[in-house]
Amino acid sequence: MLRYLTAGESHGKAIIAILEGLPAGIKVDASKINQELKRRQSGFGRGKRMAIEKDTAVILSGLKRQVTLGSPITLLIGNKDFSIEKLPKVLYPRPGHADLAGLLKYGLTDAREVLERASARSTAATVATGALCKILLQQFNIRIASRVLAIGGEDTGAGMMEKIKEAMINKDTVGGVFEITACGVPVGLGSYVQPDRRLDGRIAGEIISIPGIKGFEIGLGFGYVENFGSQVHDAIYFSKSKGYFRQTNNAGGIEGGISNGEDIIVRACMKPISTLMSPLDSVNITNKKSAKAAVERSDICVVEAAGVVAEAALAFVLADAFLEKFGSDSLKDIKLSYQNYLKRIK
Ligand code: EPS
Repeated sequence: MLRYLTAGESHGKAIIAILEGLPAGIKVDASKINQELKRRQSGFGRGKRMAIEKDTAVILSGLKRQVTLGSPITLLIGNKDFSIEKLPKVLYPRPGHADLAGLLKYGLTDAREVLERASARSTAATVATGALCKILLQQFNIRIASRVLAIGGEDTGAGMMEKIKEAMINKDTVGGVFEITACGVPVGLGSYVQPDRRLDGRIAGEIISIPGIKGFEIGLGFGYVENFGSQVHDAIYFSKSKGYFRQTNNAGGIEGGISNGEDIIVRACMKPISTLMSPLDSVNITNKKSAKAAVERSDICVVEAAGVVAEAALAFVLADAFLEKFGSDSLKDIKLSYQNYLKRIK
């Protein structure tokens, strides 16, 4: 139903996204997109690039008088730091980054040509398209939020700040865990009929594709294995006012690859950023001699920003699954179809 492509290098002219499949008739408040872009740029531990850029999206197509036409929406986020032609070569690949694997794969001789596109700067495009998906979902009272659960193993606010400061002092980086929740999701998004239609698989695929994400779980996740089945499955109840309901949500809102009407709760972990100011061992790709890895301007901790990107990823999957279930051309038709469905399952 919904698909998107992004383009752009970290220090190229701009980052671009094209989102296709959003229905006609949605009023788009561009300030909402820019608010999300600003959230992505924030958080303690962000690097100097964030002081340069003030990410804002210019909408180039798909809207007339701020209302969607059903045609592809093109978003452009200009880079203030447009310096790709002037930047020095990177000859010492950074462990953890795409540098070495990318060089070998594409037959390049300068890791700069890899890192410009592999950079997490492309997530600005993900967030801008996610903001459009959120605007659609809000029409149906579906809301998505994220929060940081831990940084470097610390789970209190003060502990997390200390970890980031410690990394900063030691010229190091630090990762962490974040959680994303979607409230108001109706029962019935996704399906068990084919593996590629399962909602959990689709969410996992989008979130694990965010640069730096190394782990993912839904609901109780890895916690399931510490308990017996009788302790973890969410018993089913019914009341006239609520309809079917649960008293627990260990499933994280998904059973059999389908949303079950409870909040969708997913967690992911982000590894520490790969660019280290005190670099690890690497190899000079020209003469193959041992050397320290390249040092680039970078961030110390971006777990909070990764949560914002993951919100966008979740918004994209839910919007896609929603349009698949309720129609995809006109917002009016989708609203009618949704109301009919709610009546039927009551
Ligand atoms: C990023 C922009 C980048 C990095 C970061 C994410 O800007 P620059 O490379 O000019 O400092 O701050 O990307 C990485 C750390 C990475 O490893 O790719 C952004 O806009 O989010």
